Amino acid sequence: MSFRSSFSNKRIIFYSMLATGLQVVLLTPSEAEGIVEEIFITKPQQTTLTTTGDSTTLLKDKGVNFSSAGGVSQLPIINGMNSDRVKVLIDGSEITAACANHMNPPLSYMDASRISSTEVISGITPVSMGGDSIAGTISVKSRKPIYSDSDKLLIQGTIGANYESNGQHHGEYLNATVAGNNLSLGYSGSLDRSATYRDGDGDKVLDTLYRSESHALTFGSKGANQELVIKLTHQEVPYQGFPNQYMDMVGNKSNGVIVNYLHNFSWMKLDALFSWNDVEHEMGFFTNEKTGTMPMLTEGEDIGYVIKAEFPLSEQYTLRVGNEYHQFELDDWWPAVPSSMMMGPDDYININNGERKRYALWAESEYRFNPSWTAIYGIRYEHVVTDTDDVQPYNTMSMMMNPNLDALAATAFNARDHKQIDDNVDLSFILRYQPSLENTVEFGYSRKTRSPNLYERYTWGRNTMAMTMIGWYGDGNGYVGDIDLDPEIAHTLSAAYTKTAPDNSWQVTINPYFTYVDDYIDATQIGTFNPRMVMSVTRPKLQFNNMDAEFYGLDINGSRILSQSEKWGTLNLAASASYTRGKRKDGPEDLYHIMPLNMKVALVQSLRQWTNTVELEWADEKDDVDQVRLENETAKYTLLNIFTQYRWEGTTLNIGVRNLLDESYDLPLGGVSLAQWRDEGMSGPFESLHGPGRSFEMGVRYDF
Ligand SMILES: [Cu+2]
Repeated sequence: MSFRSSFSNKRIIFYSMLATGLQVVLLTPSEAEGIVEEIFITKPQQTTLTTTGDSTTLLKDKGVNFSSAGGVSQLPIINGMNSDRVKVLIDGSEITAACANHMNPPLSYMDASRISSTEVISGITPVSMGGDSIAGTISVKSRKPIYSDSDKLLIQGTIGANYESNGQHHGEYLNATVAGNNLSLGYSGSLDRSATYRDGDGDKVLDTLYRSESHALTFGSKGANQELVIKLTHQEVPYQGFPNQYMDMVGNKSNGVIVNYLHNFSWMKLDALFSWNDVEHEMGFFTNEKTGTMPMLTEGEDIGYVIKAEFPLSEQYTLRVGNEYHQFELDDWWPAVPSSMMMGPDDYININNGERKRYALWAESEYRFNPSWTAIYGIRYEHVVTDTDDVQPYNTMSMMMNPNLDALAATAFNARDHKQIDDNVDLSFILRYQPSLENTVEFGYSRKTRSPNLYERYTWGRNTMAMTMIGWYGDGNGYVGDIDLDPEIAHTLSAAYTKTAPDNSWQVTINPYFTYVDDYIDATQIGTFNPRMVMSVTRPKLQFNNMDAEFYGLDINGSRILSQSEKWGTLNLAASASYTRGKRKDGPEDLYHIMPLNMKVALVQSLRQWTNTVELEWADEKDDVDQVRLENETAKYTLLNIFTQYRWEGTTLNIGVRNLLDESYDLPLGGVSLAQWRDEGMSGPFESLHGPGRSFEMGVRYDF
């Protein structure tokens, strides 16, 4: 919370209460009067480097955490809930993480340089933006087509390059559009690659190298009240290291099509979207930082449509209705390794003709009772069908007197029916009270449902090797599915209070939330294994399982203009803090990958063409760890970053240093470094993945 005390005491007190304590800034009366008299309408502008590759940096300032994976494949976490629990819309379309390790999550398909807008809705999501998720929604959009507003042909674009010294990460990008009054053709391309980065001690964080290339064509056509947009995308990731997985990505090729038609009738707005995305994914080994032999192949295909209609029925009342269909088809198989006793002579078939089909209908109303009260309420129904065909192990031989667990499991799996049908109902109710421009309160309730994904329901192998290939937790443990898993249902209560200064010189938002999840899909231990037969290391074999869980937390963020003058420009302070807890209702209490208390404070100076930023990131020690997964504790850390940006006509230059003090730290959501464990002879404990040490970065961008 942050507020200004009454002016009568002739002293302005600025409180910035970040969850741990109270920061009080006392201003002298003369300073205070200066602030009161000035009218600030400029919102703080925090500038970040336009970069290529990893798109997650753009979302980290919006309350999204990410668990570590490959360099362009981190997984989103909102309010303590991860990966598939967060709905991710890429230009309005849904792409499923097809890999058994979620190496190709939806955000990995959108290069950072293509993104023009990001929107994060955490907790209570209107049903129009929800479905098949319980945590929240991330909507990421590339540029809309632009059109010429004169007789001349419009030629416009951006070209740029960026470099980071740590890992010699570098990328180049081009966005260009040629457009007339009604037709527009755009191209976006980017190339991004990084070698292995080093931690604060100067040691290599093994297997963090990658390369990614993407191309997109956007065609737009517009009439008086309508527009048709067609997007074609192609992406190739020839290699990407995953330090916290047993496997690496040695190929991910995808092609996509999005067709979006918009029509504004006088009585309704129509928005129809069709999308298709196809991916060929391959795992194996490509670097001497993590070696091995084991090919694994995945083919996935997403097809879907969304039809939305909005009816402005009266001044007060808007009705939105929608119909959606989404289908995901999956094959996941591991070809036999010719000379291997264990991995042959047959191919291991993990998921055979897997399918997950969702049919959805929803209706949502927005009702404005009076100028200060608005309600948004809606209901969504989804019919979800999942199914898969019979499977096959590498062989049915028993090894060294041990029963062949995979062979037994395959027989049991094939003997039963695999089809599951879920009928899911989501509800949301949001009330907004805005008595004045300075105060906004929002609160509400939602019920949100997610059906299990294909790996949670249909992975079946019980040998150690098969089980350690499944899971997107980066924890080094083994997982097996359960056909009888139920959908998880989350009940969320949440509120947000925003207070803005009458002169816009400061703003603060407080957002507490509580979620109870019925049948949360977690995991229970069904056995243990010794990785690589090393008896000193024991890890759990886990099975996906329904259990109840609860999450609660508090997010606070605010900003304040500290001073504004001709000589020093505008000085703005922005701060945010976040606290989350996640607990099982049965068994060991603490859930996995819950970010410890953390905060960020940035001081930004904008002076003519210059923008200078000093940023402090702090995370507390993590000692609430998941005992089921043997999650490691991590120590607290502080990172200091500095950036400067200079704009001159169409050119923007960025120079900065990230982790200026070269702090050595473990990533609280990093999982364990299996690459390092293998490199050190596969006998020690699993250690936490280290964060990157100091990195000098620069970027240049030219807008034409
Ligand atoms: Cu994979």
